[in-house]
Amino acid sequence: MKRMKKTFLCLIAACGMLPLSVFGQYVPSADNLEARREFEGFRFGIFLHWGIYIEFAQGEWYLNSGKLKQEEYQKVASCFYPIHFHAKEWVRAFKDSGAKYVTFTSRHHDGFSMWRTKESTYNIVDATPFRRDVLDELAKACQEEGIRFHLYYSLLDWMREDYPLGSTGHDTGRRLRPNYDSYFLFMKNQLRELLCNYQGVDGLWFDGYWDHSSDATPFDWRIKELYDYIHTLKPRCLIGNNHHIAPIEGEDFQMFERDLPGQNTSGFSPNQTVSQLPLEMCQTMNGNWGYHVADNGYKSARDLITLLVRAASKGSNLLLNIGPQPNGELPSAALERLKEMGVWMRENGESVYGTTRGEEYPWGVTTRKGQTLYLHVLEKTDAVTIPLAKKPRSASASFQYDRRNHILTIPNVEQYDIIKVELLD
Ligand code: FHN
Repeated sequence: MKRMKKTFLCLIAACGMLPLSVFGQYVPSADNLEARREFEGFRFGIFLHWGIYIEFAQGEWYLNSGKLKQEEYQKVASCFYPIHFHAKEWVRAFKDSGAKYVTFTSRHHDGFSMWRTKESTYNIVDATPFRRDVLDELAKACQEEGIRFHLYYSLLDWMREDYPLGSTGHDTGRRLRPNYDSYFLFMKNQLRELLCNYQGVDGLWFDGYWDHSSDATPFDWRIKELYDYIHTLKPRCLIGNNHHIAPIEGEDFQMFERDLPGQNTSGFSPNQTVSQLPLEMCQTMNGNWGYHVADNGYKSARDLITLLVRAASKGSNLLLNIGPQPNGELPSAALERLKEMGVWMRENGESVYGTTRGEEYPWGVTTRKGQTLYLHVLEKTDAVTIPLAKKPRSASASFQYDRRNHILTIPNVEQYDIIKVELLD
């Protein structure tokens, strides 16, 4: 009864902004299109991988390592007590870095829910001595700070008996009683909780679809039904799915793992073409998503800024991952980088926020906002040249314009300069 009331309230909230379905095709609501536009302008978000796996400090795939069984793994829930966790401090650090949204792992492949779910006692409130709903605290802190809040949600599960076994999680010691109807209902109920019980959940980031990509008989995730369900509950909610294939109907943004859109250096997306949807690439700050005690291989702040700029030039956001520590603190190496990025963003943010796709050159990349072109010099060079149809109105550095060949040259540049060029209409 209570559940019906919540759903009803959720529907009322969405009233007047319902998604349309024309001949079975998804037509995003006006509200959703507005959320997409806003999301596209963000350019920088923070990804958080945080779950009970942090207690092992070996990354978020530890349950799949074959080193321990489900019963042993679950026991660490009773040690989860991140005494220094303060949602507001985290979110302030993200905001100061210039990030505009946060994507938090509500439930990773180990099936542990980081909120007070009624669908399973294997959750942060019922199974840990901490007993705090960290997802709720983060959602509220984000609302207070004006940061958008998205949730990662794993479609695959290494714990539940009813999840039909895919290519991972074979050695967790669970009994297998595959029943996708029951598992699908569980996911829908959980997603309804997340969308209706928590304020400001603006996006869902699915992962694990690839777990069934090498099945002999194609697996039916009933994904359209799932997406329709979500958009009916909350039309504005942006859906993305890390399936490493071309977007599926019903998705509102396209994501790329450890790669700029159109690249395939990670090997995850050999055939992933770039769509017209808003784009997002995700990358780790060090080498791992979840906290790993031995991973000190942090990328420099300069490299992270360069990645952000390159992503913006491809028309993409950068979702930069941090794996918070077992004690509830963000690693100091991550905090240092966030600070440096914040300094850069305060000074140069206009060259990435709200910009559209640019071009790539041997010396760097461009981004564009209306009639303003930003030239980001990313390599060591003496001068930059770009083809330009007309002599620009002005530029933030002295320039030469070759009218015959339509070439703009900016001499005497330095690596990491940003040159602003005002174009004629
Ligand atoms: O298996 C996950 C992994 O743990 C992590 O969450 C990343 C983030 O993009 N996605 C999966 C691998 O594709």
